[in-house]
Amino acid sequence: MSTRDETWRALYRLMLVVRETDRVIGAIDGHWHPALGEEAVIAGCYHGLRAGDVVAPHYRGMLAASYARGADLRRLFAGLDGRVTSHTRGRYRSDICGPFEAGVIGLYSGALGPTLEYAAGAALAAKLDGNGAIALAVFGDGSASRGNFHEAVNLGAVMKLPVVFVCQNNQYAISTPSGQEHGGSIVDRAPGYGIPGVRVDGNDVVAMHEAIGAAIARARAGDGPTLLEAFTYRLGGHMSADTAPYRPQGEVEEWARRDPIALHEARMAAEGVLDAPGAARLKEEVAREVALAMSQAREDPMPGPEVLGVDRVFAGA
Ligand SMILES: Cc1ncc(C[n+]2csc(CCOP(=O)(O)OP(=O)(O)O)c2C)c(N)n1
Repeated sequence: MSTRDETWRALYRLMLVVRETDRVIGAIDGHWHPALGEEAVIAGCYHGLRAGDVVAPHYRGMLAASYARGADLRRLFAGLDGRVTSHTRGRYRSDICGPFEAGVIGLYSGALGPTLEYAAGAALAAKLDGNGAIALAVFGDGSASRGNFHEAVNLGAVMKLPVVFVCQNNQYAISTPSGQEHGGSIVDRAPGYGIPGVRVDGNDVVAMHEAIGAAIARARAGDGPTLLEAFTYRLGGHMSADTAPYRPQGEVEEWARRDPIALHEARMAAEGVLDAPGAARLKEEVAREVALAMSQAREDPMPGPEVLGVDRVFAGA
């Protein structure tokens, strides 16, 4: 198999993991934030990073980003309802706080915005260490309206830090459409910082992965940050319990026709990379992996007071 084919399959598999975890978790947890429709952004961003790279994911994609960075699915699931086997030993939810030891920065305060600055800080550390690592900050369109955006992007630009900023623009912040969140387009802010801005079709996983790859290569070469705007659509509600009645009629159906998984399946079939039976087999494999990890996680114990009371959040911190 050529490198291209392997990459396309791996991107597809990761998108399937995103969708299947959404389905399985969403059925039991009304507070889960589904990434239905945004799988291409997530897979495109987190596939193929190097050991030592640091990611500060958007919460809508945090669990899949952690998985892509090598974290164990069972432990990630154990973190959904605070089990002791989770990466934070039950003290912080794995859907908004990934494992630090896998190079994943979480939303430690729960506030949207600071993760961009954490990523810029990680990039500064990488630059000072001269270790060739990069940092990747991924955030929503609503989050881009926070002041942290300016401080992080400005710092990255003036210090030419090895950081890539990706706006996962799903066109909503809870029930607020992006047109009511910010003036102008997010990517058009880039020239104001003197950095390149690239708008990407966030439903096209190959375009996404190539754009990220180019931005990362630029960052690694010492040429500083890039701002990518991955334009996509949130097909589900803000949370799994949200039926999203605030959306105009027909909008969801229109975007569902550009389902990123179906688009990639069609492309792979047309290029002879993976046919329909092959895709079905991969779906079954992913469904089995997710089901097994979930059933195991739900057998795991809850932490006792000795963990919750006196210990630190991260074992190795
Ligand atoms: C500083 C801050 N303000 C408000 C919130 C509450 N909040 C949680 S999710 C969310 C929507 C964020 O929208 P966006 O960044 O576009 O991400 P999306 O949910 O669309 O993926 C808000 C306002 C928060 N967590 N932090």
